Amino acid sequence: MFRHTYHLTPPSGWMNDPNGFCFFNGKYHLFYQHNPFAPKWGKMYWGHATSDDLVVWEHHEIALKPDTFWENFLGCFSGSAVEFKNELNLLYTGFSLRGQFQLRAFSKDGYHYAKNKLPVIGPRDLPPGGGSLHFRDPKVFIKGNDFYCLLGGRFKDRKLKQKGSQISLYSSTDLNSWKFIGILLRDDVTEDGIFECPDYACIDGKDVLFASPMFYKNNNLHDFENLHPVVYIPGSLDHKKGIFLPDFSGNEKYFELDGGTDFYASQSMTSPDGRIILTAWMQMWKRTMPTAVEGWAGAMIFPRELTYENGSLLQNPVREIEKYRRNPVLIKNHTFEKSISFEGVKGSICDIEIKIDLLNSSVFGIKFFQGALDNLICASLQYDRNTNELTFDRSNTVVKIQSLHKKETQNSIRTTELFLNNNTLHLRILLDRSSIEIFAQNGLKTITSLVYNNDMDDGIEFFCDKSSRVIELYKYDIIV
Ligand code: DQQ
Repeated sequence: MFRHTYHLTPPSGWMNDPNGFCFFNGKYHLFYQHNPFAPKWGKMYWGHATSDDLVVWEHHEIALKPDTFWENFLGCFSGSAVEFKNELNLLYTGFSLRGQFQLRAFSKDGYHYAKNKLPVIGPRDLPPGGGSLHFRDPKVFIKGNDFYCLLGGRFKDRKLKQKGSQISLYSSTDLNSWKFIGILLRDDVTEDGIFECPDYACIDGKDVLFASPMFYKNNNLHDFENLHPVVYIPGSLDHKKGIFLPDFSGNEKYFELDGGTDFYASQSMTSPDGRIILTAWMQMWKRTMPTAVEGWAGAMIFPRELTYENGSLLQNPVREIEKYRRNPVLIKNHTFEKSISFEGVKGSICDIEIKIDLLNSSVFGIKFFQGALDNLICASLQYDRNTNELTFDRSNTVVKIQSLHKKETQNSIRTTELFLNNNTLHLRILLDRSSIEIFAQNGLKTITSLVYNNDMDDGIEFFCDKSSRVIELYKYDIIV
């Protein structure tokens, strides 16, 4: 009932972080943290899917099973993929009873993997101040002729009496022996956790570091309302010296990658045509998961193209989705008061784009997944020009999600700061049965959330406090 159609979900069982996102032998490969036995987290396997276009996915046999000494505690944790000598190589964390170490698996066809006997970054290669209890999620990238690898972990400096989380950088020429190069980031913003799933991409010439800090200390009025966000840090990377210089300092250096309720552990890759493409886990830790009764839990976001323009990171859905747009509806230059629904503009598996002039209104919003029988049931998005806030609210939906961690006070309302552009608001919205992804002002801010309503709740209503003008509105069904 809740299963998405054009978002990757596990065939059954559990899915969390995307792993090994890459293009190999003519196909996109996406692996993921997987428990094949139950729709809950457990000893980790790597599930595997491929796609020709990032929209339609084909499932394959499990790629990695926890069957070695190095994986004998909690299995095969997150990692990444890189091509070398015509083989696809997976670098990942084995969680053994002795701790977390970095392992390598390799494959000629991309589907069947052999493993190195010993860790490639092992007990003797820990970074300064680091330990092996938390040392994970290798993300490999190439610079020049060399491989580089980011790792998240904790640090403790007894002399300076400091502790926290760090991202370290290693390099290699053959993926087997790795040399520690430097610490790119050290901070205590993660309370007990670490910077999980570190990532790096050079986007339109700008170096950007990404990470998923567990229990990020919230000190921003608008952002970071999830206990575990994804942050990005624009800056400059000196990969030879192992130094990353952020463009901003202090807490200002962390930007939240997505302002919704369900977004974590992002991973990027470069497509054959040079685009930086990002995926992420569309779920959140420590909450009830209503899909578990259907035998599955966890999904991926719809992949995004990242660009860096005029000092800002922009995220937009990959253009491949346009091939699956059906039944177009176009509304142009329509002024309305208070509220309106348009003929044909409804659905729960669709792609919507709207440009709105707020005219004399202070508030403009959209209701989604509106109840067929009770129109108070809905998820809503509201922009308030007095506060410059874009607010998403899923508190009036049928199935409520419970927070299972005492520090999370609510999981249904999220607000992010956003400014109008010459009085206009531009929104692109993807709905897929139980998910909503909002790309505001050409992808400057995004909000990703899960919404659990009845199948037939597909009403869409636009509202404002005075009058507003729809400059242009497109709605397409997405049929895969
Ligand atoms: N999930 C994996 C870890 C990673 C965490 C385990 C992030 O490798 O640090 O499933 O969600």
